[in-house]
Amino acid sequence: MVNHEGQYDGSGLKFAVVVSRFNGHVSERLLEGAIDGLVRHGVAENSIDVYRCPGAFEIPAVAKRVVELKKHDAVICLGAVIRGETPHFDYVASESAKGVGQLSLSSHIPVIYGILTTDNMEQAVDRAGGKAGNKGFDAASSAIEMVNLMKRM
Ligand code: INI
Repeated sequence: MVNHEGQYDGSGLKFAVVVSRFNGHVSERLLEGAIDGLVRHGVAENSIDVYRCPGAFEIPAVAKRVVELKKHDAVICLGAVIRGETPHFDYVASESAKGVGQLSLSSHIPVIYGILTTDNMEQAVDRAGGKAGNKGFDAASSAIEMVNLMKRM
């Protein structure tokens, strides 16, 4: 058997994080978790570029532009889409997921989906440094693993 997997070693790698400001008290916690995850795995703080956009709907467009810059080894997308009273949630959640998914397939570098989609604020807070961990940290770990996996292939 030949096993192919990426190591959790971020030394020498350069990352972009695209984070939306909507529900900022959640998305900023995700950003903290992602930076913590990158730095703990050996990424230098000055090798992390953070790009902020208005809402999760805008994340794919900014991430696409970041990919085109060809300056990074991976892009991490972070945001918080929280269900409200109207169908707006469904459109924003689905378009942002679709956009990041399409970009990840067409991009020459990994594009990581770290956008929370939750039924309520409590579920979001739980996943942004609360009792269910920090999905920003998890997204950072996935980004490092994917960069190292792709480099081996
Ligand atoms: N943007 C989010 O990031 N999260 C949300 O929960 C959200 N809701 O529910 O409305 C949201 N809307 C804004 C959207 O992302 C765009 O910024 C806006 O529609 C302008 O294009």
